[in-house]
Amino acid sequence: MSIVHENASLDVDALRADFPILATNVHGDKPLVYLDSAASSQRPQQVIDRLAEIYSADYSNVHRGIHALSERSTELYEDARQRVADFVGAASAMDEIIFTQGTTAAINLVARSWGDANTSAGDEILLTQMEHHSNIVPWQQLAERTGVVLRYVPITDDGRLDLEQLDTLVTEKTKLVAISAMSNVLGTINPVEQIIARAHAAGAIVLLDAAQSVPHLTTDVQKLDVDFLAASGHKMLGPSGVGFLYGKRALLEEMPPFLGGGSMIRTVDLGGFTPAMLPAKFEAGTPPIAPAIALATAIDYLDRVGLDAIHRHEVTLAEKCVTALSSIEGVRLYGPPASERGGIVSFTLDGIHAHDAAQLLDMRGIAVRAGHHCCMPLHARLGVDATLRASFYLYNTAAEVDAFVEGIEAVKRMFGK
Ligand code: 7TS
Repeated sequence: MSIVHENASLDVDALRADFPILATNVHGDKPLVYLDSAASSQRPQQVIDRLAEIYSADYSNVHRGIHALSERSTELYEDARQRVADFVGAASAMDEIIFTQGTTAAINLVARSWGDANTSAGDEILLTQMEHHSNIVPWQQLAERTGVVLRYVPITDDGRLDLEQLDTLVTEKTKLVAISAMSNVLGTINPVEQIIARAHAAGAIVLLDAAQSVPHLTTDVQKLDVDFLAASGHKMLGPSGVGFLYGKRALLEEMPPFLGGGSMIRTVDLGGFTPAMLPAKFEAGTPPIAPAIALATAIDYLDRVGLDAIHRHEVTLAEKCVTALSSIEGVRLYGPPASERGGIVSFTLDGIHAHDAAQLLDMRGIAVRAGHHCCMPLHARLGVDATLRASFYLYNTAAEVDAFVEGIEAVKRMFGK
C-alpha cells in the first residue's frame, strides 16, 4: 500500500510495490523504465485484483436481469458513477456523468449530439493549436456536416496559448470553445478558468479535454463552471476501455441520443422510439461494466495517495529532467517553464530522428513515446515532424530520470553526435 508522508511527498518505493509491471524486465534483463504514462498509465494490484474479483463474483449485465447478480453488478456500476462524480465535483452522478469508452468517445458524443443539434453555417467553434486529434477531428467532421467554422487559438514560442488573441477569436458567433486542460506534448497547464469565463461572457459553452489533467490535477467541474469535460480511465490507473463525459444536466437533457440500441430507449415500436432518461440515453448497448467498477478502485487509490502530492512529485521529476537535458548539446526542448507544466517533457535531438532515439532507448529498457503524439498541427507549428516524449507519474523515480538522461547521452554517442 502506498504511503503518504505528513509533508505530502510520496514514498515512491512503497508505492511502486503496488505496480507489478514496474518490476518486470524487457529485452531479457533490462529493468523496465516506464516513462510513457501520458499514453497510458500502469495500474496497481488493487485495480487488477478488483477486475478479477468482479469477474469471479460480481459480474452480470447491468440494468437488465431481475436476479441477484445483475442487481449487484448494477449497484457496483452505479456506485462507480458516483465515485467519478465525486472525483470531479459533479452535482449529480445520474444526470451528469456518462460512461464512455474514453476521451475520444466522449468528445465524439458531444460533437455528434450537441454539435449536430446546435451548430450551422456561420457559427464558430474555437479550438487551439495544441489539441490532440481527438479534439480536432470530431469538430472537423462536424464542420463537414453542418458548415460550422473552426478557429484555432495560436500558441506562443514557449508553448503557451496566446491569450491575447482570445478576445478577437471569441465572438458572438462562437458556440463552443473546446480546449485541452493540459497538453499531452508540451505539458502546458492551460488557464482554463480564465478561458471559461471569457467564453461564457461571449455566450459560448466550453468543453475541456481533460485526458491529461484529471489523472494529475484536482478537478472541480462546478467551481470551473465548465459545460463538458472528457477523460479516460486508462490514463488514471484504471482499466482501458472506460472513460467518462461530464456534462451539465441542462445541456445533456436537451441533447438527442447519439448511439442507438439497447438501454438508451424508454419505448420502441415499429414506427420509432422515445429515449430513456439520463444517463441511459447516452449509454446504448452493454457498457464497460467491469472497467467502470475497477475505475472506482483506481480513483480510491489516487485519492489515498493525493493528487497534490502526485502533481508535486511528477513536476519535480520533470524539472530534474528538463535541467539535465538543457545541458546536453543538440537537445531542443519544447513547452513552458516548470511552473506552468505537468510531468511531460518533449524535445528533439539535432540530427537524430525521434523514432531512432526511442528505439535505442527501448533497447535499454526505457519506454518513451516518439512521433507526433496525435498532435500533427502542433508539430507543424513547432516546425518538426516528431518529438521524443518522456512522461512521469506517481511511480517514477529520480533514478529513472537519471537512466533516461544517460540513455540520451548514449544515443548521441551512438550517432557520433
Ligand atoms: N486528449 C488528450 C489530451 C490526450 O492526451 C489523449 C490521449 C486523448 C485525448 C485521447 O484519449 P483516448 O483515451 O480516447 O485515446 N493521448 C495519448 C498520448 O499522448 N499518447 O497516446 C495517447
